[in-house]
Amino acid sequence: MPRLVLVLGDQLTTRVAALREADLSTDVVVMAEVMGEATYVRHHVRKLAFCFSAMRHFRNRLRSAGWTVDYTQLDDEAAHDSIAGAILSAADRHGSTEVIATEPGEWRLLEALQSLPLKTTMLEDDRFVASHADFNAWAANRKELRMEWFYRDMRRKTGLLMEDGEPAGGQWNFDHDNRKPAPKGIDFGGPLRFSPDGITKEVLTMIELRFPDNFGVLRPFWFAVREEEAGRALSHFIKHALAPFGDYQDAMLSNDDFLSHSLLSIYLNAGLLDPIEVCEAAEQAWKDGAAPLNAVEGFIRQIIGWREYMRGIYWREGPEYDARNALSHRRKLPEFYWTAETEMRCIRRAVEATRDHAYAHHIQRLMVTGNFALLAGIDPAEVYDWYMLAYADAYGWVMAGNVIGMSQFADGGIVGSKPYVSSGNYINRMSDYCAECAYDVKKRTGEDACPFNFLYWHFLDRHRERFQSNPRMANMYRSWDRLADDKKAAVIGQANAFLDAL
Ligand code: FAD
Ligand code: DLZ
Ligand code: SF4
Repeated sequence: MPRLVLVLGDQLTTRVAALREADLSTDVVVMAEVMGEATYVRHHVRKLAFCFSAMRHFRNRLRSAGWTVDYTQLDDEAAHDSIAGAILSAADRHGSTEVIATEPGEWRLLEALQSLPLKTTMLEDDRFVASHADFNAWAANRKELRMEWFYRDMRRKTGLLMEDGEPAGGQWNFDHDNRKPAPKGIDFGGPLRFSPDGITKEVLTMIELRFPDNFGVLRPFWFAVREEEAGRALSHFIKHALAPFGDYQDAMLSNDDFLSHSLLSIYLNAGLLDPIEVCEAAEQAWKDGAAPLNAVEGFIRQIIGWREYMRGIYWREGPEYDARNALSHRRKLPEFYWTAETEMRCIRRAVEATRDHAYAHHIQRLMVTGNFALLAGIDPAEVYDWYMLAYADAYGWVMAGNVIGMSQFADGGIVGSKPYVSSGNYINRMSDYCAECAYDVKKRTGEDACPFNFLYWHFLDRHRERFQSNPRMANMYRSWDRLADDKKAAVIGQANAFLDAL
């Protein structure tokens, strides 16, 4: 009796634990496109296309390597509603009683797989640097789970950018060098784009037919869908964009949706790239003198620091983490998160990029759409749902810490020691958005005052009790307290009117 070997749509590598454990000559690999996964959030059409095309390419690769793959396409008559249903049906077909799986990236699917009426071996997903045990050991007995300390352990564990046990360049973190606005006219070249092959074209047609009302623009579709293509996207980034990544990783430009960002999260999270190989390629560029240390350290920190840390938080905090709402925010997500129809140019550009590419870079996610939602008191569950469906790299294990923790402070301060809020001033410093915005970034009140300005003070004022004793926020409260009462009243009045009209 063959054992079944489950490979999910974000486990597309022969290095995934279940495949390493499996026997090519006797076991059957099960891969299934199912409506349950396609609809548990109403994914961006580009994410759906990426996922199904990459799954089909990986199926072909496994078959060429000699594996028996039981694959159902979404448009097959035999397609199932859920992953569990697909496994049970494959078990019937092959007379199997045993399944080997690699732990999925979300609690809901883990729970479904754990309830299968089959002998199930659930292997830990070791495509990460830190195992659950590593993260929990690091977190145990710490009062604060700050990413920086975890990151240093990951540097020691991997040996990346380490010299004789010390951080290369004598410093762990070069973040202070990485906050430059992008100079006018700079051209980063953009990510490598791929033309759809026959498989991808079929998938695109299927997505158009079956998901006509989902958010996002599908064509032209240019994501990599095979490991080899993702490898080329990595080489392209290392050659063309890694060097300026350091200086400009927080910058935003109206006419460039990507700047020096790698666009590798989509591939990393689906299994098309391995995080350590990505980091080693970046480290090699530094050793070869092709990229400066501040850029390479900044990039590696995102992957073995933030990415691993977010995953650790997700599994440690449990299945209820993404429902937290520490600031009791209840407002509905404004319509312009879907339509991009707003006079706020920063938001318009971030939502347009999201709609067009299923991608926005980190600072757009954190300091534009995330910042606005937090300032405006949007219900974090609505914010979470929007991010989950809007981005091609979205999975629970990485989204929850970023949205509930980092962006919305809805976990009450596990991920961040203070909320990521800013007035328009930060956006103005880091972008060219404000120069052509209908609002005036210098104004705090008045008809054309930048909404980020009055909302910022409104946020601080309404959450004074929680934040006024936070030493990192004391300066902000001092500035607010220096303002005359009538000016404060004008700010609060304008913010309330704006929020009522949202
Ligand atoms: P680059 O800027 O080139 O960074 C390199 C790599 O570092 C990324 O590919 C990614 O793997 C990793 N990385 C950087 N920052 C983070 C981070 N905070 N958490 C995890 N990995 C990180 N990332 C996701 O992978 N999936 C998500 O669903 C996701 N949702 C986010 C939601 C919000 C509100 C915020 C603030 C951030 C979110 N991020 C998410 C983190 C980050 O914004 C993306 O990883 C990054 O924008 C991906 O683009 P890139 O590959 O061009 O990244
Ligand atoms: C994202 C996604 C989608 C859209 N569809 C499928 C699918 O049909 N079959 C599958 O195996 N995986 C899919 N995925 C990826 C899963 O949603 C992902 O494995 C879980 O969210 C856990 O990370
Ligand atoms: Fe955004 Fe305000 Fe700048 Fe307009 S002025 S782009 S709303 S920060």
